[in-house]
Amino acid sequence: MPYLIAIVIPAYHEAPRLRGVLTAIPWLLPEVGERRVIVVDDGSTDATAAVARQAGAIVVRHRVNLGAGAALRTGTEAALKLGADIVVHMDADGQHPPEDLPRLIDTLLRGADAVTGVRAFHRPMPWLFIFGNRFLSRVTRALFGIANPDTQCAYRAFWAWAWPSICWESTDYAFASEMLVRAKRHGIQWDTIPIRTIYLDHYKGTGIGDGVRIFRKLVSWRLGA
Ligand SMILES: Nc1nc2c(ncn2[C@@H]2O[C@H](COP(=O)(O)OP(=O)(O)OP(=O)(O)O)[C@@H](O)[C@H]2O)c(=O)[nH]1
Ligand SMILES: [Mg+2]
Repeated sequence: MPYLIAIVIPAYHEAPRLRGVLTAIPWLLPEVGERRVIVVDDGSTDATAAVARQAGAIVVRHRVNLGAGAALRTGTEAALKLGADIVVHMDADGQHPPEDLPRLIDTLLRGADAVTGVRAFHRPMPWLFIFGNRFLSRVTRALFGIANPDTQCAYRAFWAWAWPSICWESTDYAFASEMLVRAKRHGIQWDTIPIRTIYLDHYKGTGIGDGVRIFRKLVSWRLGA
């Protein structure tokens, strides 16, 4: 202690919400550590990168859109190059309450290897997402014995040393499931904490097709394919 904490934010066409997200990230107690914010602009054609730079973030850019899993991987690798001790993943669209950041870090400091937020499966979460998130979490439990009730929540933190045990290949939204499966196989202790459920935008990101793709990947990982 104190630790270097890198907050990695994948962003695709997030200029309208990103400034608010970046300014709301709390400073951490000096005895906990210093934080750096890395925004990965995933090939946006709007002002996402400019907004991030103005707010003082380190900006890494994909020239073309590669997907949320790819963006998060690029950002995580940048965080590790910076020498981060702890990596945090936070979405750029305001769905991950910044005030919960100290609780995520605290869970690591208390002994967890990694930690994710768990959202409440009721309104304002759209009914389709309630069904999909519940379904994928139950399938993950049945196939891999992973007890995380919200496997698709992308608000998480982990110790940098755990990276080789969780590093994912999926460039799409399946990355969230893939890292949990890899972590389980490597004996990583992955805790969860409840977080506030926020829905600000119209349905824009994941859909039924993503859910089906994630389900098929879960089955193929279980079968060892
Ligand atoms: N949709 C999308 N998001 C991306 C992409 N690359 C990076 N992102 C970022 O990844 C994060 C998660 O994407 P979202 O579309 O919000 O996914 P989601 O939260 O699962 O879905 P919603 O509930 O509809 O918001 C956001 O910060 C995006 O800006 C991409 O190619 N497509
Ligand atoms: Mg979102």
